[in-house]
Amino acid sequence: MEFLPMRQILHADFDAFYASVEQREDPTLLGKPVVVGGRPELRGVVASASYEARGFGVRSAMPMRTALQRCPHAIMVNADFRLYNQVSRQVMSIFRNITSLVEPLSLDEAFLDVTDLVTDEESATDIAIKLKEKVRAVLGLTISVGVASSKSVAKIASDMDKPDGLTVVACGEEREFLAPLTVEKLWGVGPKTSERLSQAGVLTVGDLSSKTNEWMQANFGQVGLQMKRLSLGEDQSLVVVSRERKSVSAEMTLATDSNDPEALYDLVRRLSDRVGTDLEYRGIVAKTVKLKLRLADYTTFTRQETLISPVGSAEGIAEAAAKLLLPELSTERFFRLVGVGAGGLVPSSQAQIHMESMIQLRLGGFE
Ligand code: TTP
Ligand code: CA
Repeated sequence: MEFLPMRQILHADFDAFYASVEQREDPTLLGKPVVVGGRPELRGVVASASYEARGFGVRSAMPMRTALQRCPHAIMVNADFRLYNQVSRQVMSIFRNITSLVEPLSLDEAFLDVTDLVTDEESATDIAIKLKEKVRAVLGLTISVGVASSKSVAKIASDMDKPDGLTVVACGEEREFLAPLTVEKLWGVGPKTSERLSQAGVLTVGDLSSKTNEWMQANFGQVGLQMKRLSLGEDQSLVVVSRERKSVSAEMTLATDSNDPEALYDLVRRLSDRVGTDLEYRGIVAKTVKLKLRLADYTTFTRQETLISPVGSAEGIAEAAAKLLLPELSTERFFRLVGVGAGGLVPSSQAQIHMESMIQLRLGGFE
């Protein structure tokens, strides 16, 4: 097997995400048991519980009714997904200011590969401390961070010392770190697998790591071999930057069909603003800019330009889109809808200069 050079991975995760955001929004909730979730009379469950509420045995996914039995003075708050989404985008943008190698796992957690940032003066731990401080200063929220040589160990580490934790697993100490933990801590080991393992006397990750490959394969197949590797702290999976959308676009139908260049340029600018802001949030740049146009008779077509150098800002997108619009304008042509899109997305740091520029006319589909 080929081995990658030693890597330095951070796993960052908000503490009591929804509940902490609510405490930040309403400081009278600070220091109090807060539960975010559905109403008990509607069979609601707890989505997130503040650490004060956890002191009373309240947990995520618990029926709200049970939570209120355990902690009758808990303060119940309805979820505000728009707000959590916004905070999520903000934290991902803080992460991406540190490195473009960010893999979000959910709204409130991400892996960062900081291997290339580590120097003699600044260790991965220093970077993790800086990250925690930045999140606290900018967002007024705490994250817990795990630092390790692989994703799976970093993820387990971030959970060890919550809230506001920082757990560093030095290279070479992965096995010792994992050994005393229960098998459910390993990625992919759910209640069913852990039950089967415990019947065979395997309770801890250490127990698992001492089983032979043959035994693991005979009892759990390929997954068994993977579990064994993880139990030894062996995980070469890469931080995957963007498994998200391949393009970003925004479009709008005009209130009335228009041939007015000013109104059309204005719309292109507003749409470019939305697309550009999205790119900036995500720390990516676009190699192509597309303009989608629909005429009054519903004929729809797109123009696209592959740029000499990729753009990542609203202005850059608008400039390219406006250039595409110019040759389409005529007094006889009334437009019904305009769309602006960005494709060929790459992380800002990996942007390559393209030596050719081309304009293509494509009929139909718009990503
Ligand atoms: P988690 O990271 O699992 O939980 P948490 O951030 O509330 O607490 P901590 O990490 O400190 O243990 O999930 C992140 C958010 O996802 C959580 O705030 C609410 C939401 N969520 C649900 O809506 N339902 C659930 O069952 C879980 C587990 C989380
Ligand atoms: Ca969390």
